Amino acid sequence: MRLTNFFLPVLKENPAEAQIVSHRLMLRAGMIRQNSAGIYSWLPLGLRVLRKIEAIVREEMDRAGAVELLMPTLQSADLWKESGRYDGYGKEMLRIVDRHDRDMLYGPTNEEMVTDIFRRDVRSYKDLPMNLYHIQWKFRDEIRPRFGIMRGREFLMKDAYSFDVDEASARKSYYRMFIAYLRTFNRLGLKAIPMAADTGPIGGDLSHEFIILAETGESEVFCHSDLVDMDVPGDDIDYQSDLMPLVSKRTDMYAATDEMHDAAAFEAQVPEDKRLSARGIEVGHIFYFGTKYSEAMNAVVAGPDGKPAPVHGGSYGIGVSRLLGGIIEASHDENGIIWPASVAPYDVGLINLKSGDEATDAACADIYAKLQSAGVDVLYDDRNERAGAKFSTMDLIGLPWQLVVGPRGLKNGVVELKNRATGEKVEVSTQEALTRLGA
Ligand code: 5CA
Repeated sequence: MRLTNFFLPVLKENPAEAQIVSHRLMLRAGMIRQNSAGIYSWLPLGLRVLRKIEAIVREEMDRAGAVELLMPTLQSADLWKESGRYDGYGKEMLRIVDRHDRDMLYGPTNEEMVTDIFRRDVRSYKDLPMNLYHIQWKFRDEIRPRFGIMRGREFLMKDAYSFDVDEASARKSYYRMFIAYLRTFNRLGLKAIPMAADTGPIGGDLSHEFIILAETGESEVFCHSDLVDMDVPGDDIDYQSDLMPLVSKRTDMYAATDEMHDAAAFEAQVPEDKRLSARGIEVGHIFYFGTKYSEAMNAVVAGPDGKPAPVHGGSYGIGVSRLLGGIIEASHDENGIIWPASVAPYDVGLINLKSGDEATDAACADIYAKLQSAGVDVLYDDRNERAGAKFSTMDLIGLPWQLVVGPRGLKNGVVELKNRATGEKVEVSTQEALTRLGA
């Protein structure tokens, strides 16, 4: 992409409305713009990162055996009246009346709708276990939307729903999601810690929040510090195997959000030098709620004995849009964002130090074409701007590599390659730079 052809409205000044660094940087880097309280447009640069995060979430869900579908954002209130949550959900639910006076709502979550889809077509335990997920916009009329997309009103969630014949099998489904979450967050460059959590309006008695530590986080958390750097299961993970030992390795250690915190247990179970109390951002939340929805909505399957019984369910959320904020909170410096390679909006920023100079333009055009044909995503700053402005824009938007091409270097046969994360710069031949970038 040539910058002259892109839409990247960067801001030089810190926007006054942004209290935390991720919100500030997302606005400054031209990734999002607010349309009304807690409701944002995703500008091209932000959208590219959102899509990359989605793709990783999707790959790890698929790998764990979940199956993607897509449910609508607008739901009929009837289903929620059936489950009993229509009144209970309160003011966070955006209620809408259509032209025929039917009560509708903008979905804050999809337990009811997916249970309805399930009960209409699934009849036998032989079709289980089943896990259906989608990546869809949600609306929650948060009393205090804040920190940009971190606590929005409209936000993108991945929500998965498992269906099992009994509790033992449902626990296995829960473990699969638990492991898939560890892998997903790890691939996003995050250290997420599963913590015992309150279940709130979703219900059930088994639940973990996945928390990344950050001073600006809204949750207060307490855990054993060894959980922070614990190994994450690799690509060779077998989701058909017994995953309980891998899960227990973590859940046996103390980790709780403030609602579930028990100071006496914390002190008894964790040696003093390992007690970590910190703030964190909730990037995922998983629940096992048994037959809460299946009983209320009559979602039954015939068991091996031929008798119909309500299915056991769980639901599993990831805050896809919130993750952008979380990743930036975890990875930035005073000059801007430092994207992990896995989610960077482009792999390389190509900086032309003298746009309009024939030799420099030609060299850049050649490098740009070669990178593109090798499948390397490149953002080419071909604007007629000062070098300083180009450098600060590239640092701000945080692409992993910067390739700087100027007339003086070209005379000596060299270009400069800068690593955004380490700041390390090397002068190498154009060919060498291309090789290092994978072209
Ligand atoms: N039905 C369950 C699981 S699918 C559910 O809704 N869980 S939840 O309420 O915990 O939401 C799942 C995830 O969405 C949270 O862990 C959080 O990362 C994200 N999330 C929740 N509310 C917001 C919000 N207002 N803005 C941005 N992300 C949010």
